[in-house]
Amino acid sequence: MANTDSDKSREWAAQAYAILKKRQEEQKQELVKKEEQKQELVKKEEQKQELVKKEEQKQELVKKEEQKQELVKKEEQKQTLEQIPKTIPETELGEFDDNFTWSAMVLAAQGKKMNQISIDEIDWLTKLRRGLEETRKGFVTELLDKLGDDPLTPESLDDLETLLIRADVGIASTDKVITSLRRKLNEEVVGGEAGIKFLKNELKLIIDKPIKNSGTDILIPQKGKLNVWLLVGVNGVGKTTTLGKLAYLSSRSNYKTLIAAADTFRAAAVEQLKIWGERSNVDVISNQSKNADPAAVVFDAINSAINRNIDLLLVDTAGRLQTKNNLMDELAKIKKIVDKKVPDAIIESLLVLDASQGQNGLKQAKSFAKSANLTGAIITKLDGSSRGGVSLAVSEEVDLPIRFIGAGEGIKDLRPFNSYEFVEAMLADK
Ligand SMILES: Nc1nc2c(ncn2[C@@H]2O[C@H](COP(=O)(O)OP(=O)(O)O)[C@@H](O)[C@H]2O)c(=O)[nH]1
Ligand SMILES: [Mg+2]
Repeated sequence: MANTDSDKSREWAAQAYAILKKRQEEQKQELVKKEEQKQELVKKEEQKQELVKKEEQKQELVKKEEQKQELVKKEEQKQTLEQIPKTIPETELGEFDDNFTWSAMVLAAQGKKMNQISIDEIDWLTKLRRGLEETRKGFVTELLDKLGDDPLTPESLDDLETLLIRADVGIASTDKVITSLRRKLNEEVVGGEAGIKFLKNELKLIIDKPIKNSGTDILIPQKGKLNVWLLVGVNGVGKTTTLGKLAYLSSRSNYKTLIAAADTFRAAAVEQLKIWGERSNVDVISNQSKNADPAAVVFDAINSAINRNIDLLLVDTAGRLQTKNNLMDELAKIKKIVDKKVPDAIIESLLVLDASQGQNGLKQAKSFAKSANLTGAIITKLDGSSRGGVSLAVSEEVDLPIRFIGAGEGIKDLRPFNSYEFVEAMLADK
């Protein structure tokens, strides 16, 4: 019995041992498995870190590439800036040709004496007439050739109407002048030349109206006061270029002139201005730190202007139509500074418009005029635009006096606006 009992307990023990052994084996395997899993995790973590590192290296490369491109861009900017010649060449007298004759006649018609005419004036008128070639498209010549000695007909009025609309003169002004001409035609026989003359006069009346209303025929700085002219408008219309040309005109006319580089948005704008300033011997007040407050630049400039007894302070601003409120706030801030420091300063807010933008420019003018307290407009890029007529739309529909017009990228390619010369150039024969 005892034997059997001990056999049984041995067997029991063996079974228990086997169970324990198995359990231990299982536990060991479990541990091995866990260890393996752990190592797997470690490996994955390492791989992940490797990836992060690679990503970082990639970003580093991208950054370096960006820095390189930034350098290339700066070099390009430098090169374009260097292209603005530092000295101003004398204008050369061109050929005695059709352009000269036309320009001289336009000057004579305004009462200029022969010995009062300058090469610069002839050169400017020639540029203006050439610039508006695209706008008039040889229309007047064609019309007069077609008519010969015959009087104007209702059909030729329709053609005239189409020409004016295409030139972006705008519906309102076109209607006005064509209706007047139609009325005249109903009353009397009107020859081609006389019809064109009448039309030119009607167009001139439209442009002259806001100028007459302003009480100032030609905008010039008032002596004995600080005049502050703010140039506003969307990007690329030619504010900075126009300001450079204005600085030249002003200093050449012996006004003590100063420039405030308040377009702190574009770093290159300051450099661009400095070159323009150098060429006409006009100092530029700027603040080179990134995102400087434009109002702070104006503040500094006003102080300098007071100390130096400046006649005209020209202020370049950043063009941002998208954030119009910012721009308006900025302008208000600038005006407040001027009012506070120099209460009797004369502030002009001049909207710069690119003629080649046609009706789009007109829209800009309307939207700016609502909120920016504009006092005048400057039309640029009349050279090679087919939409020079937008000047009329600005006068009629936005009621702004046009103060200057630009027709080229050179320093002399800006002149005080003269409605007679403009309309003559826009509807020139040939
Ligand atoms: N053809 C032509 N180009 C002009 C005239 N005025 C400005 N520009 C050009 O228009 C571009 C933008 O001018 P910019 O003064 O920098 O414009 P901003 O952004 O309003 O300051 C430049 O390439 C100028 O040279 C102009 O009367 N005629
Ligand atoms: Mg600019």
